Amino acid sequence: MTQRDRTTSSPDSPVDVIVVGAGFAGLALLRSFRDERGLTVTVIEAGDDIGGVWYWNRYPGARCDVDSTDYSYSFSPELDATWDWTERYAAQPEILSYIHRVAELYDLRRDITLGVRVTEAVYDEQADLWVVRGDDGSVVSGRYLVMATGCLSAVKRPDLPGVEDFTGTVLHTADWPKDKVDLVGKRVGVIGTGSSGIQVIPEIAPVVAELVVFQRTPTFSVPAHHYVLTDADRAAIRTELPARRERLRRSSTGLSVPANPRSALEVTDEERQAYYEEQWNSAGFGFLLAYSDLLIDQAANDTAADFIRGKIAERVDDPATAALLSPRTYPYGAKRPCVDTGFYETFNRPNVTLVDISASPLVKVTETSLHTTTSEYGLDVIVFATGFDAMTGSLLRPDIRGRGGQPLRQHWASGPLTYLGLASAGFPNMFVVAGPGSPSLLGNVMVSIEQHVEFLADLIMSSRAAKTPVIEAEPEAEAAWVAHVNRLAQGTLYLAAASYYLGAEVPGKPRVFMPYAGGLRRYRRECEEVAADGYRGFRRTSTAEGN
Ligand code: NA7
Repeated sequence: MTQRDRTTSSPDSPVDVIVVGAGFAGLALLRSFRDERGLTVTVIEAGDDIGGVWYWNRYPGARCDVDSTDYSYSFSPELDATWDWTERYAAQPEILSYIHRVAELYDLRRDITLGVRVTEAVYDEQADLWVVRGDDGSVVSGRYLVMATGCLSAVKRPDLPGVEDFTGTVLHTADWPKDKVDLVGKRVGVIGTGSSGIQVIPEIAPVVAELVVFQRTPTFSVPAHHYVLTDADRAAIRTELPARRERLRRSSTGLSVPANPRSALEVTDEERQAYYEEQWNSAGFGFLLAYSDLLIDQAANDTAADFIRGKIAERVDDPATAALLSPRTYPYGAKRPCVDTGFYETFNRPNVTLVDISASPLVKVTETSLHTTTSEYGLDVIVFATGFDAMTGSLLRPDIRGRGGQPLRQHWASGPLTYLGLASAGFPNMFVVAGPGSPSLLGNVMVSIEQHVEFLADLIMSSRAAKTPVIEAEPEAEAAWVAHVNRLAQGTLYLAAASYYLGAEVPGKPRVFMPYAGGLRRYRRECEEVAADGYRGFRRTSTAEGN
């Protein structure tokens, strides 16, 4: 039987759990639900191999931007004992190798169907089963449906007239070809300066003939301080790993950089500058934790933003280019901040040009060129580093229908409605891992994923044990959670930026702040309280057939 044949199991032979997506979340769910809880699980994955975003984002320079040690599973000392990271921030091929190792160690592939994109999932109220269809015509049914489809996986391709007429090569960082792309001596245009653009730009600049960077909004980036781990580094990591994992689990961010509890405004200017300097030289992504009020107080934020702008001015030779690269229209951290290795210095190269497309927007592509309102740029390759339809894209692209055939797209027409970020009223037994309404993208997503997997496994097992396997968020609990998530965001500077946290990345998307901004620690506590209170907010019943 081929992997693909497995999904053609009829709705008469349902599995316990259908998981959509075989990235970090899907694999963790499969291992936990199948091997620890004894459930039957089938995982459906659109890619031709496992890995999720780490399968698709194969662009040069792609790597994680939190420490690899923290960006890995914590569930197994056995796994930790068999794996050593080679670099502080692992590159995409190494992360994929890690994922393959996990799949091998736990024999995960036998329950994963590759190369099938889920197009539809419908709740059958008579049978209390989810019926899931793939783009190959296959159908699977199961009691529970868990969407492990990722927050940043629905690729966003700007609607630019004429792209299909371009005779050169068109690429997207999030859907990079498997075969090596030869950029040597080419004229390359990169659109987008988010995390992906910031990684790909310095990597390709030395080999291309010309690099034109089309920037709509400048990004705050701090040095990654990337390095190759030595044997001594690895030995030290190994020794402290159990304590480090526990610290991460209990932290607000899931990062190993300690959060400074002090306000940026309670110290002298000299003290603050010295501390920023120290953090700049080591913290990487953790620079955002330099002071406790950077994301809640504009004056505090200004001190960090000014510091970073000062550094950009030092790193970029041409003052006009430095000014263009310096964000001024939103607070530091209100859009996902970046870490980089030589991003700003890349603009000192003679073959690199920065084009401000906020002043002169892109208008069209012709056979040989990319046009802005004021200029034409002849190119051999166009790279879209334009990101994703974030958080909700992967959940709304398939047609998901709950009770009474209600589409999730309709229920979420004004923004995602969830209870704990895990479940939505009217969609019994459907769960989302690390999605909207949970901390997800605001911390180390690996920590969020593992917390959700544990919570869901406990919820499902306890509901089955009580013979009430149909689990549904109560509408009142959902409304209260959405209000709570909104309130948490109100107290922050997140609302001051047109970010993908807010749905601003896709024209017409509802402007709702989607992640839970109260931090991982508080979120975990709230989930624990819900569980301790008999899973308050979830209605749990027997099936229509009385099972
Ligand atoms: P991001 O962070 O969403 O960045 C996308 C970039 O592309 C950003 O600079 C956008 O500018 C730009 N963009 C998006 N759409 C357009 C259009 N239509 N025209 C011009 N420029 C555009 O995605 P990434 O892939 O870089 O990173 C995603 C995550 O991966 C990151 O957050 C980390 O978690 C890892 P804008 O700011 O919208 O003006």
